Amino acid sequence: MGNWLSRLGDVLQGFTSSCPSRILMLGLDAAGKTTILYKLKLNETISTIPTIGFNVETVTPVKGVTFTVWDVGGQDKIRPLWRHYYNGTEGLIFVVDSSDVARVKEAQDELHSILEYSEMERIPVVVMANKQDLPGAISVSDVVSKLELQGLKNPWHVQGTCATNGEGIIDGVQTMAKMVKNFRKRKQAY
Ligand code: G3D
Ligand code: MG
Repeated sequence: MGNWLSRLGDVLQGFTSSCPSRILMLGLDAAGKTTILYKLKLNETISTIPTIGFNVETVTPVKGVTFTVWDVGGQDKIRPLWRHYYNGTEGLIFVVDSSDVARVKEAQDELHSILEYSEMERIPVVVMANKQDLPGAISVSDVVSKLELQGLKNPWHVQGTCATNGEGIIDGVQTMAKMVKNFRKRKQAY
């Protein structure tokens, strides 16, 4: 546990080299987002802000790094509200339930429609292929093809995870931190 926290602390510091960082974590309901958020919180408590039509959860595990989470899927009426949160985001962690084959197509649709917003252009994407522990979970390479990641303009990476025991989560967040750094460099170059 102590080892986990110190490793996580080090990885999170990687985001804050120059400026505050806002990371969104999205995915269908039951994908495992809240479970992952609890693993990331260090000593923070998670605050839940009930907004019209959707609950937004946030943690700020270290100064300057915020993870913001909500469920996507359905809810067409409230979609325009999400844009407010897209603005200023530096990274997207998209969580998929790898064992829920019936809903992978819905997850794919959601991911692609999120990335169509101009605010999300070029934003690095880490897909957490979660619930790898469950029988019938599709592999990381199947997640790549079923989410049609090869067609994306955004830089992306897929990390296999098991949120309930924490496996893969720090690695996924570490990759995100590296990708955010590259994103900042590229942004300066525009
Ligand atoms: P959400 O916030 O994306 O809606 P949750 O999803 O974090 O609430 O998780 C939904 C359910 O999936 C929870 O079970 C949670 O324990 C379980 N879960 C999350 N990640 C994993 C995982 O990697 N493996 C397994 N086996 N289960 C996982 P409950 O029973 O509380 O609904
Ligand atoms: Mg949740």
